[in-house]
Amino acid sequence: MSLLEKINNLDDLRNIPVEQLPQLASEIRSLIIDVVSKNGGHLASSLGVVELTIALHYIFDIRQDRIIWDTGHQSYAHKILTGRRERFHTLRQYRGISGFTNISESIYDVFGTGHASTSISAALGVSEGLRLKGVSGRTVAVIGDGGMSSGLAFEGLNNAGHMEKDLIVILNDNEMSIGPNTGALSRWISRKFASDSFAQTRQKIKNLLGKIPSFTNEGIMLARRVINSSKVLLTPGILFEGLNFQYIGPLDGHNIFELLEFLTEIKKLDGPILVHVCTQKGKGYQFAELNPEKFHGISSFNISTGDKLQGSSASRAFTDIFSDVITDVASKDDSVIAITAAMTDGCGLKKFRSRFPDRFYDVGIAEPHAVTFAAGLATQGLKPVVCIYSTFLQRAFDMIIHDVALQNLNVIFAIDRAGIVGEDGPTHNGCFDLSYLSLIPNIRILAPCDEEEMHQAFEYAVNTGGPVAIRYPRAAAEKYGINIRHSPLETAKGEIVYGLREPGSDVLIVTLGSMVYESVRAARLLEKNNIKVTVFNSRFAKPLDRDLIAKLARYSDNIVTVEENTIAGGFGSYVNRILIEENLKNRNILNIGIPDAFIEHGPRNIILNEIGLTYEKIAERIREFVQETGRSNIIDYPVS
Ligand SMILES: Cc1ncc(C[n+]2csc(CCOP(=O)(O)OP(=O)(O)O)c2C)c(N)n1
Repeated sequence: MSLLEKINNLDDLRNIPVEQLPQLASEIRSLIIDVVSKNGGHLASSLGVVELTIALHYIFDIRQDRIIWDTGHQSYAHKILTGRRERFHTLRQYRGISGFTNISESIYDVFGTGHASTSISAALGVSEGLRLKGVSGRTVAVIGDGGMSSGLAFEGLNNAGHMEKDLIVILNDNEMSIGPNTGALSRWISRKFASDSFAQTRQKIKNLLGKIPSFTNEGIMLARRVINSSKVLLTPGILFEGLNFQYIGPLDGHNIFELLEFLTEIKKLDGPILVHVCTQKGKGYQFAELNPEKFHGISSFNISTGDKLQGSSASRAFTDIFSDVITDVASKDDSVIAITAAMTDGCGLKKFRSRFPDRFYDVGIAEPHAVTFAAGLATQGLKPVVCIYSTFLQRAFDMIIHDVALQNLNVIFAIDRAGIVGEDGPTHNGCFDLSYLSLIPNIRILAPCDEEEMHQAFEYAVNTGGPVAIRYPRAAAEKYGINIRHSPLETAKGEIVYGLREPGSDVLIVTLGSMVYESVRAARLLEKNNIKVTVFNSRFAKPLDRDLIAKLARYSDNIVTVEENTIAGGFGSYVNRILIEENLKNRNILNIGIPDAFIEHGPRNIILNEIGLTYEKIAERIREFVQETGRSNIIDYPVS
């Protein structure tokens, strides 16, 4: 029986003799590698904290103490040790366990995560909550050096240092965000790794101290100065001590005995404490150690070669198209700048970075800063493109309104992962951007549906003033053999992509982006039911082609909007408003979109099917709708 199989409750772990813990670490690693190779997931980060996780669970008792993992992508060992070992093979699968900590999955997941840098604030709240309730227990936040680059982490540190309450923050320093970490803080922290000069300086200080005459005032003063400056020289601790944290470290995060020894003592200390633990991303799997960026978040792969298993689509992903498009527009216009908040690869910016290193900025996990930084650049006549995932742009809502839109600055938002992302689930779904952007004045929002429209949208954005947002999904730009020839892109102009050029169909579908081709496919199916459909590609989510939509709506009994965004306040709501304003409220209106709920994780195609955003489901829904409204003459035809 393996050691891991012996752990069925929290006490079982502590019954394993300390000297066997390295063996346990190795078993946990094997399980993580095995499952992630099949299901995909955040491999390198999770492998890096196996010893730290064991040590934390060995020393702290989470029936009483609380451990809060930042981002939660590194929590696989924690899940395995807290009652989810047997279900771990369902990681990230539909109805399986989540890839992040999730309070509805386990009572030992104290705080739900997915977005970075929340742990210190959350842990401070938890710790204070326990104190106010009179409940004892220690609270520990584990945050990476990437997570520490966010303003939110600083806000937490600042407040915790001020409050002087008990809180243990573990800085898991692997010098990596997804790619190499950027920022002055990261550079400062990694000074410890200049090991030669570290050793030399330490020796110099020792020598110097040896020369100080003891028992004299001058000697004491000099010794103090040397000790203080040695802290600056030797560790990054001075920064955290300045924030009123007691700094301990750096510790070797793969030496479980050292971790146990220190954590035992740290548990007894009061006040805010920062423990600096150094780990290696990808530890224990050679391919991940050599290429931690590739194995940060990976789809299924072959364990013995480290090669990714091929995906099924032959079409190019929108992210890859964007990669070409931004490089192309930047080659024609040297005022185009690319900005990312720690997502260079995810946003398809590696090519841009190597072509235009002087016009590329990775600002760290700092989305609000990215947007306001872009606004500053735009005031100087540059054309910054904030390349960001829909879900992470949520963090910068006020900056979009106050710093960009209010000043009508030409900032371009390239919004990737708009819609359902799949296995990363509700924390990462980009369900809300059409809603939260379309309420902002001045902004124009585009949702290209294919490669040609992607080019048109970005050409448009860099050649027009004011803020422009362009959203596209985590998907391949599939055309399914449908030939849509786009008209030139003009502000607030949509196009009919299927059906009658003249108004007069049973159903008018008004759609955009990832739902254009699905809607055309649905229309083809509906035609087999003798339902005549016109599909209108709105191209813009804002401003809308009011005249043409109203004209088409006047001659269609049934108006259906289809979008890959929440139906709450989304594109459909905007179309509804126009219909009301144009005195067309007597039409039958159906809004199809993402339900007003948090959508679970699982493969994108399964989730889209579940929520009714595949062409078959769209056709089925419309068919029922038309039947209910009784305005059309339907012959029975099975939708398959
Ligand atoms: C707000 C936010 N922005 C971006 C991301 C994407 N992201 C996930 S993990 C990660 C890097 C985290 O680095 P670090 O905290 O050092 O943890 P490590 O993976 O190195 O262990 C990033 C940028 C995110 N989850 N949340």
